[in-house]
Amino acid sequence: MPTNVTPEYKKAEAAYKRAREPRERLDLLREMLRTVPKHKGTEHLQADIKTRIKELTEELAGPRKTGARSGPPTVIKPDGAGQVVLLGPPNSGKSTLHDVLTGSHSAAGAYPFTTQFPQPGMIRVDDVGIQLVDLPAISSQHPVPWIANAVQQADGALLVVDVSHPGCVAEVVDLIDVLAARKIRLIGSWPEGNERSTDPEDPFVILLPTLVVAAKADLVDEIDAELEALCDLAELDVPVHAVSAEDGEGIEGLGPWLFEALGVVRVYTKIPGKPPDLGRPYTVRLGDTVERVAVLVHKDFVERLKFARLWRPGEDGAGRQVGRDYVVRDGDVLELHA
Ligand SMILES: Nc1nc2c(ncn2[C@@H]2O[C@H](COP(=O)(O)OP(=O)(O)OP(=O)(O)O)[C@@H](O)[C@H]2O)c(=O)[nH]1
Ligand SMILES: [Mg+2]
Repeated sequence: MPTNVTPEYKKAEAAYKRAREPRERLDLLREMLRTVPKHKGTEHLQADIKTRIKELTEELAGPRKTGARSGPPTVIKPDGAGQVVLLGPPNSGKSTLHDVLTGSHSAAGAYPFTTQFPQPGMIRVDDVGIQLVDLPAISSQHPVPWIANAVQQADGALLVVDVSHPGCVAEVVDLIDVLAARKIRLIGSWPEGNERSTDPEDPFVILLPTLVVAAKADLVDEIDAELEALCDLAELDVPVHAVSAEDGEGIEGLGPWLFEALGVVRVYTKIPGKPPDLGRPYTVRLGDTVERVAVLVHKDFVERLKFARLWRPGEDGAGRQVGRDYVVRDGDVLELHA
């Protein structure tokens, strides 16, 4: 952050970094532009903000009409307990994995660059969904100009690699370079809660918690050794996991792994005098409070919230009375009182 920015600007920037919803991000970008001090030292920053506003406005304007910019949306609105994107070199098995995990029928092909546009889907983990977005291959041979738009609201990424392919290390190094040019960096630490990793110097750097997924494990004998070698050579310090869409190895564990890594917390609500609604949890993250749940229940409700009654799993009785700042846990039942 440049020095001598105003507290107003700092507040808008901090909120922008936390925001996931594309519309909210656009509003906050406008607020950043409004509040950024207009002098020589912030010219770069002003230009960056303007570019992001332009890109996001065009994105949110809906389907494009003609020419090179026509096509389906490239920003996928987050849904479910979290959004995770599939990154990888061409032909590494992203779409096949997407289909196996979400039933999307995302088109797979035995040739590179099959996928051209984002394809959302849901991984079911117990009673929640984690959104998984299939993306085109990332490679300097085939630039994807909107890639930063497509990943900026993601909570994490699966970097899908095919370790049976001889060129895979070079491809991963190339992918890391392509992403770096768009200020996207893959990091190994997952938040396990409501804090997002951000770069204190630059609000537009995207730090993407990443799990390397070796697809096509059925084709490789010493997969763990291969994976370790790949991460060493590509200088990737991130967790790894081997799967095979062919024989099912490692597939079942992925959803629960993401649930943990994202720090998903399910909260069930109830109406006074009625049993809790156990069919549809509200999902927040570790560290989130009663107030955050109230926002999800209804935006206006949060203003009027007086207190809540809370039951932990297995507890009966009258429930404990808690305030809006009380930190909720997975499985809590909440009765909100206005
Ligand atoms: N043996 C084996 N082959 C697989 C597996 N997963 C995918 N494949 C094959 O790998 C090829 C590429 O699969 P895709 O899922 O289209 O790969 P992609 O990464 O989406 O490719 P692009 O969209 O072109 O980047 C296809 O021929 C798949 O059948 C697997 O687990 N085992
Ligand atoms: Mg694909």
